[in-house]
Amino acid sequence: MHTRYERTYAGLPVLGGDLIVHTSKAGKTEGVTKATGAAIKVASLTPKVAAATAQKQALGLAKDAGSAETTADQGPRKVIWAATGKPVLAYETVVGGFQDDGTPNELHVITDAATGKKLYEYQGIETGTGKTLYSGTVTLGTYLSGSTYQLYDTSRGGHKTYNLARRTSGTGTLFTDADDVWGTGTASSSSSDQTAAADAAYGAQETWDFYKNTFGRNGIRNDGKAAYSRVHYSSNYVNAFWDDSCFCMTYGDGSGNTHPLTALDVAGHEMSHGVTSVTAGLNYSGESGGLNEATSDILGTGVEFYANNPSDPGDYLIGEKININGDGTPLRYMDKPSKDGASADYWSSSVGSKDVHYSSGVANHFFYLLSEGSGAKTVNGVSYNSPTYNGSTVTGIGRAKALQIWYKALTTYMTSTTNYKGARTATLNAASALYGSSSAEYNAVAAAWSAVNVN
Ligand SMILES: [Ca+2]
Ligand SMILES: [Ca+2]
Ligand SMILES: [Ca+2]
Ligand SMILES: [Zn+2]
Repeated sequence: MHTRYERTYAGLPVLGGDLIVHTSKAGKTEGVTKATGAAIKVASLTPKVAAATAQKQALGLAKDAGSAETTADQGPRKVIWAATGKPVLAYETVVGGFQDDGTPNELHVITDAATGKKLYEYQGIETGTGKTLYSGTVTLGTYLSGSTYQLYDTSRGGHKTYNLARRTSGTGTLFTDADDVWGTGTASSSSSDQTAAADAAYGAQETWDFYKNTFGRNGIRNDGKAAYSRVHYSSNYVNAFWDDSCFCMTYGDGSGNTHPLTALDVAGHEMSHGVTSVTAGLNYSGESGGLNEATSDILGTGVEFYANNPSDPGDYLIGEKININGDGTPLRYMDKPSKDGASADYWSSSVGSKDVHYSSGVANHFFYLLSEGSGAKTVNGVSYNSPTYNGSTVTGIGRAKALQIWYKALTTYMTSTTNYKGARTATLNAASALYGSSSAEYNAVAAAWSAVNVN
C-alpha cells in the first residue's frame, strides 16, 4: 500500500510538503517518501507584504505570457512554500486567461510573504496531443495524475472524456494514457480506441472556448462547470446526443463502429442543445422545435468557424465530415436547406408539422442570408447560392454579428413557445439592443426574415 498525504501547517497548505507512506499488506510501515526533507516550520505566520503586491506580481508575469487578465482567478492565498529551499510563509496566486498562442493559462505564482520576492512560478495547464479522426493533430487539455495522464481538462470547467466501451448506460471509464498522445488519427473498431475520445475532447474544448470568447458564456449552464463526454456508446450507433439529465454529451461509433459521430459541428450542435435548454427552453416540436434545431446548427457552425481548424474549415454545411449519407454529402445546407431533399427553405403555415430537423431550414436559411447575403458566394472554398422567397437581394452583415444577434435573441427574448413570427421579433429586439433600432444590422435582420417568408 502506498498512501499519499498532503500536509498543513497551522492550518495553511504546505506546498511541496506532500509525502507517501508505504505499508506492507499487514499494515506495517515500510518507509516514507517525502517531497522535502526540511522540517516544516516558519518564523512568523504574519505576512510583511500585502496580498495586493503578490497579486500585482502574478498579473505582471501572466501578462508577459500573453494574458490580458486584470484580476487573479484564485488567491492570493497564504501557504507554506516548502518545495524549494527552507520553508517560508508565502502567497500563491493563480491567474487564468489565455497565453499568446491561445492555450489557456493557469499561471501559479508563489511570492515570499516576507520579502515580496518571486519564489516560483509554474503553468498549471497540461496540454496533451490529440490525433483526431476529423480535426487532425490538436492540443488537448489533460491532467497528470501521478504518472498517468487523464483526458481531463482542468482549464475548461473540468471536462472529462469517458469510455462507455459499447455500453449504453453509466458514466464509463475515464480515458487515461501513459504518454499524453491520444489516438492515432484513424478510426478503429476497438472499444478502447482513443481517436474518437480525442475528437470528443477537442469538440468540448472548442465549444467551451467559442462560447466563452464569443459571448462571455462560462460553460453550457454559464456556471463555470463543464459537462462531460462519453464515447463508444452502444454498437454501430449512428448518432450523437446531448442529455440534460446527465448534463453530458454522448457519441456513437457509427456504422461498423468505425465512423464515430464526433465531428466538430456535431459536437457544437449537440452541446448547444444544452444551452438552449437552460435559456429559451424552446419546446422540441412544431415551429419552436425547428428553432431549437436551427439554434444548434447555427451555434454548432459558429463553433466550427471559431476553431479555424485546417482539417475541418468553417462552412455553412452540417455534418459534412461524418458521411452519414454514405455519398459524401452533408446532412444539411444552410444557404438552401431544400438541397437535402426534405428541409424547408421558406416559412409556410405547414412548416411546423415537419420534423424539427427539416422545419429548422427556415431559420438556418435566415442565418445564412443575414451572415453572407443572397446569391452566389464562395466561403473557405465552398460554393453557396442562396435564394430568397420574395426575389429580394439581401446583403449580409457578417457571421460575427449574426451570431451575436441570434445568441442574444436566444438568451434574452425567446421562450419555450417562440414560433417563427416570434423569432423575427426576438432577433429584431436583439439587433435593436446591440446595434440600435435604426441600424443597418436591424434592417438586415428584417430583410433576411422577409426573404424566408417570415413577416
Ligand atoms: Ca498515448
Ligand atoms: Ca467543415
Ligand atoms: Ca460544418
Ligand atoms: Zn439536434
